[in-house]
This record gives sequence, C-alpha cells and structure tokens, in this order.
Amino acid sequence: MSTDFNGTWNMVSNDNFEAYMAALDIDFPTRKIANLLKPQKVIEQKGDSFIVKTLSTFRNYRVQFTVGEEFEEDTKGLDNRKCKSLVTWVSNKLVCVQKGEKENRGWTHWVEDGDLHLELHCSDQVCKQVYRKVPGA
Ligand code: VLP
Repeated sequence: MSTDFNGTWNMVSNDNFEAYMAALDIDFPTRKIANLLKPQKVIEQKGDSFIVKTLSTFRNYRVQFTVGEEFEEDTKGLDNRKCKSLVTWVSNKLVCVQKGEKENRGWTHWVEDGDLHLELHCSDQVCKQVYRKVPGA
C-alpha cells in the first residue's frame, strides 16, 4: 500500500520560496505577492493517478499525472514553461523530475506525522513547504 495523499491541505510553512521563485525567473513584484500566499493543496488520488491542485487567492495551478508515465507539463500561470515531467515512487515519496529549460527542476511529496511535505527544487535552490490536513474536507 502506498501513501494516501487524498485531501485538502493548508500551508503551514514555506521556507526559501522566494529564492526558488527567483531561480524560476519569476519577476520581483510577482515574487513579493506570491511569497505572502498561504496556498492550499487539494489532492485527488486513485491508485497511481493524481490530480494536484494548488489554490490561492492570486493564482491556481492544476496538474494531472499517472505515476510512471511521462507527460507534457505546461506551468501556465507559474513560470509559463513547458516541461517533460515524470513522477515515480521512491519508497513512500512521490518524486517528480521536470525536464526542460531549467536544470535540476522537480519536487518531492511525502506524508509525515499526518502532514503533507513538499520539497521544490530548481537549479541550486530548494524550497520546503509543509501543509496540514483540513479535517473532514
Ligand atoms: C511561480 C512559482 C504564484 C510563482 C508565481 C505564481 C499557485 C507539487 C507541485 C504540483 C508546484 C507548485 C509550484 C509553485 C511555483 C510557483 C502562485 C502560487 C500558487 O506544485 O504540489 O504542481 O509545482
């Protein structure tokens, strides 16, 4: 049995997001706004099929994938790039490699002590986020 990521999760911490956004060439005013957000992750998982929604008052982002199947990702509303993305299980972690213009780009999700963890990386920058499950949502 792999980890169950289903649910609605609210951000409780966000370390080094600004530098991660700078690594993605997000402009200064957008970074200042985005850095104040407390996004929500809404995850719908059926086996190895996922829909991950990142919701905020400023912008929303949705990605859909099946573990082990490379897909074309358009990061529309974020840095607006195209990537060839592949998500795999590495023990109980969901690991995504986003192949494209930016080196060393990807993310890792896992559940630890009931919290949803996310590490986002691009070039030499790593952003660490933690989300707490919204009960009954
Ligand atoms: C761009 C960088 C902020 C910031 C400008 C707009 C959407 C794993 C994965 C699933 C992500 C989120 C990446 C966020 C990069 C922001 C708007 C912020 C709210 O999540 O959960 O896509 O890649």
